[in-house]
Amino acid sequence: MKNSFKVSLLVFLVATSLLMSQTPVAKSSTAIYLRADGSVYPQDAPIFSEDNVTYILTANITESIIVERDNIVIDGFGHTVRGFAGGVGLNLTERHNVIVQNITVKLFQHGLYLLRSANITVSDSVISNNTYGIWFSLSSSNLVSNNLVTNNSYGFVLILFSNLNTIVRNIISGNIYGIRLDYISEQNTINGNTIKGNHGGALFILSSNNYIYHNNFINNVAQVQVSGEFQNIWDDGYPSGGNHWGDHIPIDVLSGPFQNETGSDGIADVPFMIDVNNVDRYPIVAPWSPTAITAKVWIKPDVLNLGVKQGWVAVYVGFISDHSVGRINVSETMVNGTLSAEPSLAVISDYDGDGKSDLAIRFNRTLVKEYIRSKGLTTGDIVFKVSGYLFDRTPFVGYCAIKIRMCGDVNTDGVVDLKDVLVVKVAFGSYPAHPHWNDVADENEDGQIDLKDIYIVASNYGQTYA
Ligand SMILES: [Ca+2]
Ligand SMILES: [Ca+2]
Ligand SMILES: [Ca+2]
Ligand SMILES: [Ca+2]
Repeated sequence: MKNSFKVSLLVFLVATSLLMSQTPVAKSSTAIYLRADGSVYPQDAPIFSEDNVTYILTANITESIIVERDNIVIDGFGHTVRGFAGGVGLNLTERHNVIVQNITVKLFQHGLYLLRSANITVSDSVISNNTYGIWFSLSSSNLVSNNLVTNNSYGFVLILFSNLNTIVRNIISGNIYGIRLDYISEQNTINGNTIKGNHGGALFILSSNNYIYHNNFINNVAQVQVSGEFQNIWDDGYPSGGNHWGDHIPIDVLSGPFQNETGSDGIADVPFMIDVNNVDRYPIVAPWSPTAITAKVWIKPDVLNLGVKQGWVAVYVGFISDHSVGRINVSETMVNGTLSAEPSLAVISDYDGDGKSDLAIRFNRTLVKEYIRSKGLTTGDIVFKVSGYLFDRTPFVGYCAIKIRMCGDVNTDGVVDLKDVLVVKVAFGSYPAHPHWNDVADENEDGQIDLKDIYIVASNYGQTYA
C-alpha cells in the first residue's frame, strides 16, 4: 500500500510537470531555421545543402534547429547541437518524413521535439544530458533506432496519443527514466534496446497495448513500473521470447510453449511478473544481441509507375556474410517497417549472379503505391528500407532507392509533355527482346509498346506532378 501510494504520488507529480512543459520556448535569436522553401536562415549558419533535401551540419552549433520543411534528411555528420539547459535542440513540430542522423543533441530542455509529427526517423545519434531526450506528443509512426540515449532526466517520453512508434536497438542508459509512455500512447514497439543503469527503466502510465520484447533490462533501480490496470505485451511468443531481465537469474531446464518439456531452450522456465496485467511469459536467458546483418537489396520495377494498378513489387535480398537467405522469416519482412511481404510468393535464386543465393519477395503493388502516396510523393527518388528477421531472431536490414513517377511521365521529370511522347515514339513497335525496347515507355506494362501506351501519355498530356 505504502509503495503504491508513493508511486501514485510520483506519477501525479511527474505527469503535472510533463503536461506543463508541453510548449517549449525557443528564442528566435538563437535558432537556425530550415525553411519550408528549402532555404537555411540565417544564411551563414553552418548547415549545407546542395539539393534542399539533404542538410549537413558543417560545424558544432549552440543554436536550436527549427525544422519547417518535410521530406528531408538532416545529417549531423558527427557534429553537436548543444544547448544551455533550456529550449529545444531540434524542433520537428508538425513535420513529416524527416530523417535525423549522425548528430549529438545535448543540454536542452527537449533534445528532439515531435508534436503532431509522423514518419520521423532518428538514427545513429547521441541524445544526452537533456531534460527530455526525445519528446513525442500526438506523434505517431515514427522510428528511433541505433541511438545512444544517456544521462537525460527522461530518455524518451511518448505522451498524448503517440501511437505506432518504433523504438529499436537503442542504448538507453544513465537516465532518471529510460522510457516513459503516458496518456493513451499505444501500439508502440520497443524492441532490441539495451535499457541499462537508469533509475527507472520504463514507466507506463495510462498506456496499454504496447509491444516490448527482445530488450535487455539491466541494473535499473526499478526495471519497469506500470501504473493502474493497463496491459502491455512483453514477449513475442514462443520460441521468439520476451526480454532479458538482468536482475532475474532464471532457471532453464525445461522447454516448450508451456515450459513443461525436458531440456533447456534459452527461455526462462518461469514467467517474469511485472504485475498481474503485465507478464513476460518467455523471458530470454541470454542478453539480446542487437547486431543486424547487412543485406544487399534490389527492387523491381526500379522505376515505379504509380498509375499502373495491378501486379507486384519484387524485392531481392542477398547477404554479404555467410548467413543464408533461406533462413529469412518472410512473413516478418517489411518495407519501411510498414508494408508486409506476401509469404507464399518467395523464391530463391541468384539475382546478381555472384554465386550466392538471393531471396525474391513480393509486395502488393497497390499497397506499395498507397504507402508512397500517403507520404505525398509522386515523382523522384524514394529509399526503401527492407528489414526483418532470420528464424533465430537475428535481424537484417538493407536499403535500396528507386524512382517513382505518375502515368504518362515516362522520363520522370514531373511533367507530361512532348518529351514523353518522343520516348514512346522511339520505342514504338518494340517488345522486350527488340533493339528499340525501353521498359519505361511501356506505360501499361503489357510487354509491348504500341498505341495503348501513346494513348496513356496523350490522355495525361499537360499534367504536372510535385
Ligand atoms: Ca526453459
Ligand atoms: Ca547473389
Ligand atoms: Ca515527363
Ligand atoms: Ca504497352
